[in-house]
Amino acid sequence: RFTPTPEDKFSFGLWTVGWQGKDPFGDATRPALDPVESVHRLAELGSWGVTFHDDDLIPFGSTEAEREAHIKRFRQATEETGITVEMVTTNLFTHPVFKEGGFTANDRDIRRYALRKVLRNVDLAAELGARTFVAWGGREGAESGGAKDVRLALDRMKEAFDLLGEYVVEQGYDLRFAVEPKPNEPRGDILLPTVGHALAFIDRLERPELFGVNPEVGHEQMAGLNFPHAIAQALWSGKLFHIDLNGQHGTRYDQDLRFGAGDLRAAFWLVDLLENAGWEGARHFDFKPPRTEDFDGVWASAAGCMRNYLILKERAASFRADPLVQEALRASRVDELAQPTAPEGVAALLADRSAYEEFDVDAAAARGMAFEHLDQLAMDHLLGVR
Ligand code: GLT
Ligand code: MN
Ligand code: MN
Ligand code: MN
Repeated sequence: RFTPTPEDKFSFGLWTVGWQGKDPFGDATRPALDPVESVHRLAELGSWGVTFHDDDLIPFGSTEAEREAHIKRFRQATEETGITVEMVTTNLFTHPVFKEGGFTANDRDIRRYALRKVLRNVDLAAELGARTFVAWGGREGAESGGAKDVRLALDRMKEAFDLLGEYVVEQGYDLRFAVEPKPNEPRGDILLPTVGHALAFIDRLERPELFGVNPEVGHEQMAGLNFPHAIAQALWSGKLFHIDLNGQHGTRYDQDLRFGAGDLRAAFWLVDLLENAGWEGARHFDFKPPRTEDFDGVWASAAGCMRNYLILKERAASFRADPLVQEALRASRVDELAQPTAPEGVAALLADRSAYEEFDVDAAAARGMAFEHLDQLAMDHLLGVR
């Protein structure tokens, strides 16, 4: 029970379990992890997939021969374990050259270098069979108002994504891009700060069909937003291309706790939504095992992400299957929202006296919604007492 298998489609970034615990106040608390070991350990724990940044696998500045050697042994590990490389992404944030941005740096030569770094990695993603390419622009932003002309920065962001879209089409790659929003950290303010901003931006691209979002639980919550609502809108727009699952306590620094920690109720509704929507993509974890942990703690943290997802999946299924819940949902008229409001058109609506002239506003206003009863049932299921 609650034991993950590859059918669950769990996946982890190499940078998650591989995080050494370096933070703005302290040095690393753990040694580096060999990506090959990570692949083996994740497979043993029941993971299906793995993801990485170019620099997680191939240390920045490696020679061509070193690069090939790193890729070769990693590929071998994935083949031995049956682990899928489902997503690849590019690090445009660690090296000091990106301190002022990658695609939207004021310096044009840095923007050209950033694009080349991504293009090279797009080739690697295609070579390894990844279908999704994440773009997190953590350094695209500013600390002060005069530092960045945001409208020009968005022009350059669009230019970069349009070139990437053109490139994958020309190369015939079966690869789509997922933009990852975040409101701040490491920049004071980051461009495309929320899922909503990213969705609106994608609409302005030349090949919008190649672009979607990679929302991260904690990032929307840092902005005080409702994560399941963001995911619902991304699904509704056909734009949920990937997801970063983790935990966060409210609006503060990016905590990257294991999935299920932090806002547990949001996690419950998120799993309920993903499972009911028939989400077929990876359940991808982007968390950081706290720097208090040794490697036993790292693997316990990774296992906890998957276990919590499976527990919440079971809890959500029990909530949906409960006859009392189904009755409560009807009592709250949740199903009535599926009925179009005026399918016969405006003229018929205007002619319908019962819709306005004879509508009993006071009686309608007096109806209770019975949401508290419904929500307590959800709480009972979540807490395992029903
Ligand atoms: C970095 C960031 C994450 C992104 C990763 C992809 S890297 O750890 O904090 O949220 O998903 O670039
Ligand atoms: Mn992330
Ligand atoms: Mn994060
Ligand atoms: Mn992160």
